[in-house]
Amino acid sequence: MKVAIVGATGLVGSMMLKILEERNFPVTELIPVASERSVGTKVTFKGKEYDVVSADTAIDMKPAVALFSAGGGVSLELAPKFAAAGCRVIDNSSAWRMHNDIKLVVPEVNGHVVTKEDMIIANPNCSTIQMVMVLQPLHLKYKIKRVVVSTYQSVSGTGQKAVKELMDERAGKSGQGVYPHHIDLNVIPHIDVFQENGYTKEEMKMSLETCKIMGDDSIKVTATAVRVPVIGGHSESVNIEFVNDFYESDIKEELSNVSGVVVIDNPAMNGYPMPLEAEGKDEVFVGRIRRDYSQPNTLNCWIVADNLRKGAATNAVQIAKLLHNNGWI
Ligand code: 11C
Repeated sequence: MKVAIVGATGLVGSMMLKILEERNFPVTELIPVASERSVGTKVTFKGKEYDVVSADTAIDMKPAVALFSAGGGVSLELAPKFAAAGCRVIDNSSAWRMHNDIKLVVPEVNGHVVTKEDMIIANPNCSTIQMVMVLQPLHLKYKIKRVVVSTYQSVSGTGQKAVKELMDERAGKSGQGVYPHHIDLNVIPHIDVFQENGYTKEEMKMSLETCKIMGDDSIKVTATAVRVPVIGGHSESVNIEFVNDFYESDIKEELSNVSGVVVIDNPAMNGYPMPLEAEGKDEVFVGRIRRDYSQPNTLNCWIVADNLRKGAATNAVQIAKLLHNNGWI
């Protein structure tokens, strides 16, 4: 199968290549695509070098599927062009996520909504993906009323330049101003742009995308998104109020049985999920599972995942696999 990666030289694009390779996705020809300034450079996939090409060249090569991670503007412009050429697009940007006729997919949660007709499929925001992996099985059993989440998001969510910024600051060099404030030895309660309602766009993505993926607009989500000086792995403190009551032990057992979710919850042994351990893994890790003693039917937990993997590239490759398994690509 001919597979295009649009944004192949970025952090998520490189991770997409790695995961296609790790999962032995049936790629017969890789088509790496990047901006004009990267055209002519090379990308290595399964020990073979491929030339980075322009979008127009890629479309002429008729890929069966294109994984996009090149920003919203590029996706808005190029995804319809690839789709018009018969190529399925899996888009990691926020450009198409809330369009009524575009599916927003986490395969374990709502893979069933994808049909043969879907030419553009949206990959959700990283902090949303890891949260819905835990919320959905609990919603099916106990029905969620409201979620209060605070995130602790690593700098790789911003991209390569932010990882460099953190390391430069740590080495005592002045940064390039990727963030409005110093990030090393600091936390910044500001991810993406502020909206009129006082939330940031990242926070509103967590509210809106969660309802769309879980197919239930009655779920209330309020988020505070925070950048922390961690390189890889987003963490989230999540408070979940249910309609129905639960036993903590049942919740732990139920989450242990969810494909793609790993429970690490052993306070006596200092066992809980952390980004240093989640980095490089495809699962979503959950721990600190405990009843909220301050009100009925409410649970606290702590969710961590590698934002470049399950939060982006792994989820996109899983969607491609879903299309392939159905014989649509
Ligand atoms: C961050 N969550 O950590 C963002 C990155 O809408 O796909 C991903 C932004 C998006 O900064």
